Amino acid sequence: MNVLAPAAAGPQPLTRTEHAAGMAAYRAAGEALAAEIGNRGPLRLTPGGDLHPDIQAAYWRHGYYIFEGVIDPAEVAALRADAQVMLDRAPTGPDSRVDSQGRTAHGLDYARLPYRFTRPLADPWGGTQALGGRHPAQMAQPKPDAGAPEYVVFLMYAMCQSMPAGLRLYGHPKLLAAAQAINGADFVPYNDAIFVKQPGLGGSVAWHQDGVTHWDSPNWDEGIHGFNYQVQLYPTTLGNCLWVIPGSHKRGKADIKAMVAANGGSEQLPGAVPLVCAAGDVTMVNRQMVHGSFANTSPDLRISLTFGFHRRSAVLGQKAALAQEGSNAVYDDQRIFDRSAVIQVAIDARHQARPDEPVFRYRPFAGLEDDFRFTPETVERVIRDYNTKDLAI
Ligand SMILES: O=C(O)CCC(=O)C(=O)O
Ligand SMILES: [Fe+2]
Repeated sequence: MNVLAPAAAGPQPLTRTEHAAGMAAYRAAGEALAAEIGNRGPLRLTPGGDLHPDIQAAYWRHGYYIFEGVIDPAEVAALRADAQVMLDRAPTGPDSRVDSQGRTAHGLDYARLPYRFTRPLADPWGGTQALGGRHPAQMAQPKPDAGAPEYVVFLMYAMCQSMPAGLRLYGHPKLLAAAQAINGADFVPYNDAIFVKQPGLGGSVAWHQDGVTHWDSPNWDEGIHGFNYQVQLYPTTLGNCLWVIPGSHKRGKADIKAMVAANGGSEQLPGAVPLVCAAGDVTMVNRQMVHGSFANTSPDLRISLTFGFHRRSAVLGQKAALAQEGSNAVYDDQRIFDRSAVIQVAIDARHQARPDEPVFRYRPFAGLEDDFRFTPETVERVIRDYNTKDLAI
């Protein structure tokens, strides 16, 4: 099924302008808190290639970090171009097989259609049972301007298969070094998803915590559900960005419904900070953080390439969850190896395109590099439909 559940009927919707105006005080408070916390700067590695200990400490303390200027302008341009092709080639809606030009849409031959749609400015998940019911409270759904399309692209998947620049990004040496520092040398991938929030149209992502597997595990801790990167292709703004509640990754499963109720029923949860970024910045957000984003009533486009990493021990032996749930799979050594191979092929794809850049050595594939070069053969064997092997927990 490609269409997200329809939104339940709510009170009289706000106009775009009213919605944006109603956020003004909240945005100012969030901006002040973000400035107080800081938690941003270049992605600094030690001479040994480890993520700088100050950054690790800041990440663990607050549950997030904003790495500034990681992706250079040429790479941002290549990623924007590839993402735009994906958008241009998207089916016009959940039941369509053609793009807006009437051409056969991209991705129809993929095992999982790489697009999800939403109604403009809607909240497709909040208050529904989708994704294990992890988005319990519905966000405001403002009324789109006249002439808005019936559906807009909300998510795009399989960036390593659909976007040549997306595969190369996945092999980024600094991002992989930071993943190794946080999740160990045997770290494993999770999934990838591109959040598209078009100006005046993009839907909301209701408050949630990403993880669904380990809340009651005897060895639960603040890192057990891993983290997500978001690579920002455009500046993110107070009007369209992701918001996170600092420190919430340490406090176990949050009762989001109760938090909204205690806030007078308002979705403007206190204590949240907006992740305002420049193009080329990369956020790292702990998957136990309470986080979400509001309907994009702003005039600014956001495209966030989102991909995550886990500790191997948190994934091995776990039952498939979230988007993988229907498969009833258990993540065994083979499944982890097959999905992790995407990283190794991505490393080589990047190396072929950027031969002068340092190459990340991915420990689980030490000695196996030659079997996982980026070639037409590995594109078939490793990259095709790789996201059917995602390691969601
Ligand atoms: O970018 C967004 O609006 C939502 C992102 C999110 O929920 C995530 O990265 O887990
Ligand atoms: Fe999330």
